[in-house]
Amino acid sequence: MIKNPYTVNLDPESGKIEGAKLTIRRLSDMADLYLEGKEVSLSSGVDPIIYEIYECSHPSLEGDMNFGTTVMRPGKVGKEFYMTKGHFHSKLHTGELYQGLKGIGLLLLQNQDKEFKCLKLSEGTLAYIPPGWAHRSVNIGEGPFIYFFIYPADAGHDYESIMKMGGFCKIVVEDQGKIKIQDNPRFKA
Ligand code: S6P
Ligand code: ZN
Repeated sequence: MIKNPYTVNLDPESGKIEGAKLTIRRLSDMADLYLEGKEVSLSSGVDPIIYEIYECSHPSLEGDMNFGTTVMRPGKVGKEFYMTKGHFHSKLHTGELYQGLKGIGLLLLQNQDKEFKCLKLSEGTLAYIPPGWAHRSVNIGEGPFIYFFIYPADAGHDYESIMKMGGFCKIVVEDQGKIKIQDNPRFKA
């Protein structure tokens, strides 16, 4: 397919991209990933939006790129800060680039050898995610955390491996008013 170059407008305040496909992820889409996800979701009777993804996607062809923004709401499920589902790319040899646009967040990274890294993102930070590293974002601020992403269009998303492992090896919680990165008790090494 022949495609033409184009521009789109990104509003850095709201993170919205004109004409982009919007995906909304609520607690019910990922309750299993939080330690207290099921209890909180059942007892509160509400199903909050955790984050929204505005994506300009293209055919999954080698050489093409997808890009967009993720707009994370502030909040916690139990003690855990709002986070994304997290994924490996199905084509493991594909990387990704994030740029912080607003707010403050942590990028959790883990590879197949279970090595773990945590990077802090705020406005203007660029984070390079090398091939082979699963990635999950966490909003540790009091307002929205917004970032831009760009990755190969044929990368694909493997959420299954993260679910099977019980998430990442670390979780990000608030403990006595402090942000702490702790071992995830549900992680299956
Ligand atoms: C895609 C890229 C982001 C995430 C988004 C939400 O490769 O990493 O667009 O999709 O930040 O995360 P998740 O884990 O729900 O796809
Ligand atoms: Zn990705």
